[in-house]
Amino acid sequence: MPYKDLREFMALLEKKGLLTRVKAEVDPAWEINGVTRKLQLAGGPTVLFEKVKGHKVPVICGVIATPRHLALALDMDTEDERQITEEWVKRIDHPIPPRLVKTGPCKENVLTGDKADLNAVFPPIIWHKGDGGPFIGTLGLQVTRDPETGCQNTGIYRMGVKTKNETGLLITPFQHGGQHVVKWGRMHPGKPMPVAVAIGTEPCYLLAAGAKFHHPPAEDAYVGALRKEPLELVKCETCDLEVPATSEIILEGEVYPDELKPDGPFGEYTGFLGAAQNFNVFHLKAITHRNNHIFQGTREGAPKGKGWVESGLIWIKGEEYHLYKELKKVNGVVDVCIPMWCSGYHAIVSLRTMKQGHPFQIMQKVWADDTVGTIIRHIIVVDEGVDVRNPQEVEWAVANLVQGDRDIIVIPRCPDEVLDSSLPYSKRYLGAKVGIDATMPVYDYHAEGTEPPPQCDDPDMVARVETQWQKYGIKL
Ligand SMILES: Cc1cc2nc3c(=O)[nH]c(=O)nc-3n(C[C@H](O)[C@H](O)[C@H](O)COP(=O)(O)O)c2cc1C
Ligand SMILES: [Mn+2]
Repeated sequence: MPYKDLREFMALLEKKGLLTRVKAEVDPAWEINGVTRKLQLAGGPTVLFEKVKGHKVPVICGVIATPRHLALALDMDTEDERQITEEWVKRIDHPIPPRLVKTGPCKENVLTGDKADLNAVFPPIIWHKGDGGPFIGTLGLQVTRDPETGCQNTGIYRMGVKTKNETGLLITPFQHGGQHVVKWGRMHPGKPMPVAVAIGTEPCYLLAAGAKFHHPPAEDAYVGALRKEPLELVKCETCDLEVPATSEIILEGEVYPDELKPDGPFGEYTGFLGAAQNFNVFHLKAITHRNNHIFQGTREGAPKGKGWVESGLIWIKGEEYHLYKELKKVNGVVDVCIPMWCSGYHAIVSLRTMKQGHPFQIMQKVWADDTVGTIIRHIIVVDEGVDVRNPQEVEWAVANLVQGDRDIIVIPRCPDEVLDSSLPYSKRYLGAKVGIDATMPVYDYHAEGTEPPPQCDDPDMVARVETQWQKYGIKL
């Protein structure tokens, strides 16, 4: 890998003209929100706010702003999303265990007791007007340990700051980290579970934290797979969790499974400003950080248009990689997309249909998946040849091939995630799944003794025009 930590990756982005420094002072109460929102709509670049009003720590946003950034994080030179998906899936077939080292840059400063104060590392950023307060994790990467198997997990669960040493933590049972909380509560009632939070890591760790994997091994070993070299970890000061040695900031703390407090409102990744709901609480015990540490965050929110989709690239594409890997094992599946602008709620699968009912079987496999099956509510299955990454083609298939009474399946009362705005707050966690079979009803045509109408484009004609294109003198 051409970089070993966030700083080296930032230098690489800067060299490629993909990172901008803002030298003017910005107010964390509204200005980081305003500037990152504009960059979100315009599609980049990564931005380093060097001077944040009232604080010494610079803030970096948009490290994974575009597919190009994501490719660079994987040391690839492409913007082709399918190529990135395929490379990811190939690499994670070969996990490489992490290497535990004695110490690392993240231990340059150790703050315990009274000194463990969030104000030391975090400028109080209000990411959206209407948020209930500053949120330190948008990009806090939470490390927990499965109390049954001992395997670590890393996920990204947001943290709203309540006091200098207490934050909320949106860690629900549909995520691995939340499952650890549930197990811990059953195995050690009344006792707190250790949680560590890494902020500002090299980007493969960030991507792995947002993505879905089967465990064991831990995300740590999948980071090794993505980097093709072992990730270096150090032990925490106050617990046995292991965190990336080159992280800018580490927060160490604990969570009581039964302790819930109102958290929010917050401008959710769905694009809606969600009301406060009861979530877990993180109690800070220690902070370690590098010298001249940098704070990393992101402005969540639905990408409108074709702009920045940082949180979508980090976790929605991570869901896609998992689903792609699982579905490619199924006979007939050609391609899979989870569009970044649909909150992870839609999946589109293209299929070479092998039998009657095949599209519905694919849908059931998706919903039965223990990791992505909760968040994906809507599945559209299209024929091979329809580009799942092109919304225009998908919409064409739905418009032309769907009969509402034949091709739509609805399954009520399935596990659903807590930020689903289609449900009022009291009804969340259980929702309906909808499957749309937008493939050509080949078997219905055959049953009446006819063939489905072919598409108008004759492949021979297309190829002939292609080979002699020069002749027409048209510049495209
Ligand atoms: C910026 C950002 C914020 C996120 N916030 C949350 C959150 O608050 N709660 C949550 O359950 N998932 C959140 N996610 C999604 C999870 O991190 C993601 O689904 C990940 O796969 C969870 O890890 P796990 O599969 O190991 O549980 C967020 C992702 C990103 C990129
Ligand atoms: Mn996990």
